[in-house]
Amino acid sequence: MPAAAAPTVVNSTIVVPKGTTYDGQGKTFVANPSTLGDGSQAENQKPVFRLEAGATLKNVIIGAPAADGVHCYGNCNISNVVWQDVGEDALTLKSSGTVNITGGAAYKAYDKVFQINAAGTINIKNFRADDIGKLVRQNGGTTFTVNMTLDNSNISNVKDAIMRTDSSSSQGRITNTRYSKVPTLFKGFASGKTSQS
Ligand code: DGU
Ligand code: CA
Ligand code: CA
Repeated sequence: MPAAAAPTVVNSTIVVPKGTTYDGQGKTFVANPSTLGDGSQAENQKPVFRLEAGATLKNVIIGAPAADGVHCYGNCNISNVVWQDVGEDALTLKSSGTVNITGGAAYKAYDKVFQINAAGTINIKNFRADDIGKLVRQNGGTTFTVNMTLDNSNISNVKDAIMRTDSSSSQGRITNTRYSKVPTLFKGFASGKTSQS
């Protein structure tokens, strides 16, 4: 068996321009801790990838340290991206849009995996997550509307909840998903705003 390729050390955030696709071809990327961040719970770390509106990131493995993961400015597509050891968080929606996450996985998130800091939609399907605090968290105290969906996934060893919001207008929907050691599916949603089947 050939030796695994050494990870690519990212010294400054890789920008994926508007409407384009970055295909990592299965390579592993790690943050330079002194320029992007050490992947601890300290805020204000930089992302490994920054996706501009309409960009796609695919076939990427993010190793440790993962700093602040991936930032999406508007719509973005994330396909077959694996976070081996989530940093401060795995992905953040920074400005309004729809995030589609298909395939891939996230492991070892001390707190949050997907952080939603702007109104929009996050659709997660065919995903695996293990050993996490929360899968999706709308930024604490915000009242904009976020629609969250999770389909055909496998989620295990969750400390808090799969989806959490403080907004009475946000919605969560979980379908066809297996869980193990998940204390709560939804936290903070208004009544009638969640469904599970
Ligand atoms: O309100 O915005 O944790 O994007 C406080 C801050 C904080 C964010 C968030 C993030 O919630 O920094 O990682
Ligand atoms: Ca944070
Ligand atoms: Ca963050």
